[in-house]
Amino acid sequence: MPALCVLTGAGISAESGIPTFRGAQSGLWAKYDPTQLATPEGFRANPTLVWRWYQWRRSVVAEADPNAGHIAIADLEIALCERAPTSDDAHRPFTLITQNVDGLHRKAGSSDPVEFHGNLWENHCDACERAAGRVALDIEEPPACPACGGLIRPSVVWFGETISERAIQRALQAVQSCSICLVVGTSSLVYPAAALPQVALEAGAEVIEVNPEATPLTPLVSRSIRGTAGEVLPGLVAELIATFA
Ligand code: BJW
Ligand code: ZN
Repeated sequence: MPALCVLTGAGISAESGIPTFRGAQSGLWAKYDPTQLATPEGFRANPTLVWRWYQWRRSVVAEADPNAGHIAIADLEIALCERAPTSDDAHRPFTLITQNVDGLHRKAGSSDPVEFHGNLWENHCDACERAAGRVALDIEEPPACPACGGLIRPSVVWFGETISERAIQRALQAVQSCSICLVVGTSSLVYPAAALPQVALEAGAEVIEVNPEATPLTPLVSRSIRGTAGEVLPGLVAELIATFA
């Protein structure tokens, strides 16, 4: 059974009301400085500022629901995994890799997405890295770690930080072994995530991009569909399910 891999970025959550990063007017990086808010150095310089920004992001995401794009991807997993059930990573017919930290794919029913840039809801100690679980939304200062007294931070991947070894391994396995790689709602500017579709292309996969705008990936892909995730994915997923039947 041929395998299918999906890579998503912030664009897939745009129709759920979650701002993207690089949108010209409403993108987060148009209003906020990523060096202050999305680097370990920024957190150490002003932990309260960074903590409160992430608490605000969490409050936005808490109100959001998955849209037709998230739901179509969850449906695709169900259809493919029903046809070729396996618990073995190397033979999975479907892998979802998301750069998003918002958890909306899980909320839509995707079973085990590779969360390449971490998870907005989880926390860990900045000093000893011990997991700290979830923290209530009304906590306005970063809590102290009960083990070492260091400051608790969100478990997301900031610029200059490495992707977890497990996420890299699962993502590489998927892009190297898929026959179709669907890339949805990412500007394809942030590495190493942006290299994943290129690995799929080099391994011989068909790469399909869904994005209302052109990206650096567009000239390289097999098929480029200009439209939003919510508009395009329900029909495209029905087509892919029929192809894989
Ligand atoms: C729609 C839509 C709709 C709109 N439907 N689509 C050169 C080569 C390689 C690496 C580097 C390099 N120079 C610098 C680096 C390092 C850096 C990097 O890539 N920088 C680039 C910006 C140049 N990378 C890193 O630091 C990474 N780590 C690393 O490399 O480790 C190794 C290392 C360590 C130490 C020293 C040296 C090397 C880590 C990157 C971490 C990124 N973190 C963030 C924040 C996460 C936490 C949080 O959420 O706050 O991740 S930044 C932000 O960008 C977030 C996203 O996951 C990521 C990607 O953004 P995404 O998803 O593509 O969103 P947008 O907004 O950019 O695009 C949205 C798209 O949607 C657009 O195309 C729209 O058109 C489209 N769209 N509506 C469908 N309805
Ligand atoms: Zn600690």
